[in-house]
Amino acid sequence: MKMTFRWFGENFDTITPEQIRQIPAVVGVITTLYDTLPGQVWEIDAIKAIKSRVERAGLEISGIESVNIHDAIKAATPERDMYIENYIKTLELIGQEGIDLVCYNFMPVFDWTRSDLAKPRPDGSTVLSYDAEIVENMNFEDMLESLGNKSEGFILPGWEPERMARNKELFEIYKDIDENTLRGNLGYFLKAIMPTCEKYGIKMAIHPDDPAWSVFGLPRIVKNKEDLHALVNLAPSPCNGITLCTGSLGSNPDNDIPEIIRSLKGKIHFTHVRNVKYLGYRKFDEAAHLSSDGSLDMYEIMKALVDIGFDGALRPDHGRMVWDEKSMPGYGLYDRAMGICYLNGLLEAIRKNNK
Ligand SMILES: [Mn+2]
Repeated sequence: MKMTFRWFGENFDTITPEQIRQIPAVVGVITTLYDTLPGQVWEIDAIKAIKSRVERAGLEISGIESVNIHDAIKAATPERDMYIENYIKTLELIGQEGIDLVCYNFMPVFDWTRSDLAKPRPDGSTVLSYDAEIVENMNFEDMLESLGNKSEGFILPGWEPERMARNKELFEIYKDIDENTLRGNLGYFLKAIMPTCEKYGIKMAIHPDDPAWSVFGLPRIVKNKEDLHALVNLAPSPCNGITLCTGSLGSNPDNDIPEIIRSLKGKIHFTHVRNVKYLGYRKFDEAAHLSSDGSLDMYEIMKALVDIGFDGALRPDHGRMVWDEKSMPGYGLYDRAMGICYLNGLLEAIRKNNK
């Protein structure tokens, strides 16, 4: 298991690779070219530049999160084959630079959703939170405005302004797309890219939907154990796998995360670890990584990963905002670093107990 840390790149992140290098056990970053749009072919010079920047700090690029997928592919519009060709070109460039892990998602229109990006907790920290009652009483424009107002000027991953400017048009193209159609479109995409992934040894790791249910009437196909197994079966290849995100899957208390991990041995290419605190039906706050701060049993989650022999990249996921840090919501240095130290402790104890 390889401990990693998400980094958005020099011009977008408040944190430096040198700071990340000092977090115990971290060997690599998970990054992306944050200023490329879905559908755009990446520039080789930009890939080489970010790679050498990370290596200068004594770290590696352990994976890309994300190479975003154009909505034409998700919705199977007439331009989809052109955009799949572009995606393959980007994979080839990444593969030639020796990067072997790509996280992506297949959520229509936008990625993750929250009703609040800075909800105060009793300890004075703030967290991202979700309350279905609030979200269901908002239209999409309200949501966009509310996230924009609370993002402290940072561009939120998955909510890029260029993409959101087209939201009405995007909602329209998904009008007749149900879960089965969307899944079929995902299968078409995966079958098209797998030969390239196999050639370069690139592991594709789909990120679960966040939260793990339909929002604004859009179809969602990566919500639970059944969905994850269906995804794996869409394109049987060692390169087709998942990102096990405990917080996204864990937004639904019906998802038994350790059991899902054990059922997907060999298909988990990447792991995001964080905790959530259930407050009611479809209502949760994000929490510190510590088990007792939230509703997930982090010991059992880490134990399941050790037991199945997970040897891929793992990163802490969203943290609380603490110690007056200003950064992209969920992606401060301090609480994610504390999360890693806690996960390091769990791992050491689990491994010693297993001996
Ligand atoms: Mn995640």
